[in-house]
Order: sequence, then C-alpha cells, then structure tokens
Amino acid sequence: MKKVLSIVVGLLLLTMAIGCGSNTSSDKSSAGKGDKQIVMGFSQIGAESEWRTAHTKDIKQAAQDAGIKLIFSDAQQKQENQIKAIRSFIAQGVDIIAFTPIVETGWDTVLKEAKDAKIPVIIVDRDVKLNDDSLYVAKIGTDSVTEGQNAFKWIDEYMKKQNKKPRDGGDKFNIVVLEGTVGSSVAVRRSQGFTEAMKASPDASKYEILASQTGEFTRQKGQEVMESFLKSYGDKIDILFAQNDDMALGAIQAIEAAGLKPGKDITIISIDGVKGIFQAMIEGKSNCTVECNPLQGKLLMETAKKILKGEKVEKNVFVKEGVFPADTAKDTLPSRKY
Ligand code: GYE
Repeated sequence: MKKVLSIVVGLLLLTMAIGCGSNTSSDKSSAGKGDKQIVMGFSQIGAESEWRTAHTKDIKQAAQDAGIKLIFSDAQQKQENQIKAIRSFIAQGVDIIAFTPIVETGWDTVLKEAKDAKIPVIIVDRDVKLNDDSLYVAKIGTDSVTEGQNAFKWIDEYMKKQNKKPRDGGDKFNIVVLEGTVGSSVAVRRSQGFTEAMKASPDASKYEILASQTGEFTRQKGQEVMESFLKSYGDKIDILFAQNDDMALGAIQAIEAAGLKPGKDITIISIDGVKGIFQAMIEGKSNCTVECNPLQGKLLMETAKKILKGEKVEKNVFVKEGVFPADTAKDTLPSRKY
C-alpha cells in the first residue's frame, strides 16, 4: 500500500514539475512576442565641441546596446530647430522623447504638447526653467555649479602653492572668463559657481574678474575673444577661466600668437576633461581641467526603459565627475574615454 502511495505521489509531483516548467517557458515566449521595440526621439544641440561629439556618440551607442530605436535630430545650435524636432517626434508617436536644451527657457509650450500626447520626456545634460516641473519625468545631467566652484577652488590653491604674483605688479590676480552659450544653464551656473566660490574664499580680495564674455563653447570663438581680451588687457591677465576645454584650446593659440606662454604667464583652468586638453596639459600649455562627464547614454536608456515600464525613477540625477590638474595628465590620458 505504502509503495503504491509513494508512486502516486511521485507521479503527481512529476506532473506538477512538468506543468510548471512549460508554464514558465510559455510565459517568456508570449512576453517576448509582446515586447515591441522602444522608439526614442532625441534632439541634440549640435556639434560645437569635443565634449558634444562624445555625448552624441555615447547616446547613439547606448541606444544600440539597449535595443532602443533612436530617432536622432541635430538642431545646429538653434532652439527653434529643437522645438520643431520635438513636435515631429510627437507627430510620429514615439514612445519617449529626450533632449538637451540649448538654453534654459522657452520650453513650456512644446513640453505641454508632449504631455498632452502622453509621451514622457527626459531632459539630458543641461537644465531647464519651467513653470510646471511635471512636464518632464526625469533629468540626467551634470552639476555645473559645483564645476564652477571647483574651478575657482583649484585656481586659488594653485596660485598659493606656486607662490604666483600678479603680472602687473599690483595686489590682485586678474581673471578673464570665456563663457559658454548665452542663456544655457551650463554657462549661467558655471559662472555662478565660480563667483560664489570666489566671494566665499578668505582670499576673495586677491582676485578680480576683468572681463567675462561668451566664446559660445567653440574653439574658434574662444580664440577670437581671447585675442580681443589680450588686446584690451595684455600684460594684466593672470588667469583664464574657460567654461569648456575647446575655448581654452582656442585661447591657447591666441596667447601664443601674442608672444605669451599659456599655462605659465597665464594660468588656465577649463571644464570638460576632453583628450585635447589633456594633450595641452602634457605640453605644459594648460593647468587644470574640471571634468564634466558626457557619458550619459547608458543611464538615459535605463531610465527610459524604467519609465515605460511604469517604474518610479529619480527626478534629478547628476553623473559623477572629477578634477584633473596638469601633473596627472600623462598618467590619466590613456584611460580617458572621450
Ligand atoms: O561643457 C561643452 C558643451 O552642456 C555640459 O556643452 C555641456 C557643455 C560642455 O558644448 O563643451
């Protein structure tokens, strides 16, 4: 009797196991069939800098890796082109929209249109000012205020360590600033962080900002504006704060053309951490770069997938960044990814 019972129980367990197994596999295959490819519309600003090129490349690669179809649109530095692109993404019925806002303001109307069409929006890299923050689901970017603060703090320490004296024999170090795109969150906040840190420093009275002007985040414009700074203030300039590496690289050419030594006569700090500035630092032509991380693609794709699955995501995420002085450049350059 016992034997018969154990055979029956055994058979019963076997049937259950087979049943479970087949259930699991049929669940999987039906989920697979139901999964349609996610389509993301992405509006990029343009290709103004080495940083931007790396950002675009990373986003395209990450979309491919994540199996997301990316509709990529290049706005050629114009907000109106970005607005047009977003409207066309809405018309095409994409699953999700992501974009890097060239400037902070002017997005309320078009983002309301996306919300009305029930298409979630992710803001990437730069920030926006909106009347209604429910118009976007998540923001992935970099901390421009901290970058500006770090730039000043590094300069302040460096001038002391090197025992630098103002070139004009006065009692203040004169600073010129090459700002980024006018109206962009990055330019506004890097300026803010830099001046806040300067005012908060016990050495505040040792520094003066002589001039601050946009170089539009490009090498060409950085060079032109630095030329004009040199014409107006020549031997007074001690420090250049370039709000991106490309403008610093342009300025280095202008400084050399004026017969001065970049990195020595004029101490240079910039932001981004692209390979070009590491090379310049190795050559002794620049002094420090504050990293701004363009590798945001993976996080963007992961966030998009979560949003579309209805999972909760963080509203604001900053990516990690460091500070790289010239004496670390040689060892660091081989491992730089952009
Ligand atoms: O620093 C600059 C670029 O938005 C953080 O834009 C980005 C900035 C970056 O063109 O090089």
